[in-house]
Amino acid sequence: NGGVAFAPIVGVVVFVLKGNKVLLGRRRSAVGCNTFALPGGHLEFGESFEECAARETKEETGLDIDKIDYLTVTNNVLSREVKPLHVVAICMRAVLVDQNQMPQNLEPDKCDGWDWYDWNDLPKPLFGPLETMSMIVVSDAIMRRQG
Ligand code: 8DG
Ligand code: MG
Ligand code: MG
Repeated sequence: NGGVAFAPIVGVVVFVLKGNKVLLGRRRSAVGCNTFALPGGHLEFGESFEECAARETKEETGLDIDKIDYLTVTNNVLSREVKPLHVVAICMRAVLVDQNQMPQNLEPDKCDGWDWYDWNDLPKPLFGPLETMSMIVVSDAIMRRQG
């Protein structure tokens, strides 16, 4: 729903990891259209970050995730968008319950499709908030916690 106009909203985004690959999809939504982004959405009333991460990932990709962990938080002011947006993004990491489960494009109006991308060879353009966050810091944090 995009939240209340002019008030900051809380988003939860998920680095779903498979070896050295991360799940990304090209957005079709007005905000960040055509850029590659993580699965994620808005925190609902009463939800924990972990619950929101699991729910949004399931709704958007059909994937069941496990070992959901807090990674970092980013403050994103997207003032140049058609619909200006201020979102505090809670970034989580997770792995698949079943390594063989394939992502499905369950919200085709919002995404072109999901695929796995190598950390060292991420697709372009990345969604603004992803591009500006320190991917090096994130990647270090992710790798340190893997296994
Ligand atoms: P919902 O209605 O399902 O709750 O929301 P959505 O349509 O799935 O929201 P979204 O735009 O996919 O993402 C939620 C918020 O998180 C959005 O305001 C922008 C912010 N956000 C980031 N980085 C990323 C990212 O990498 N991926 C996604 N999907 N959202 C991100 O700051
Ligand atoms: Mg989403
Ligand atoms: Mg969603």
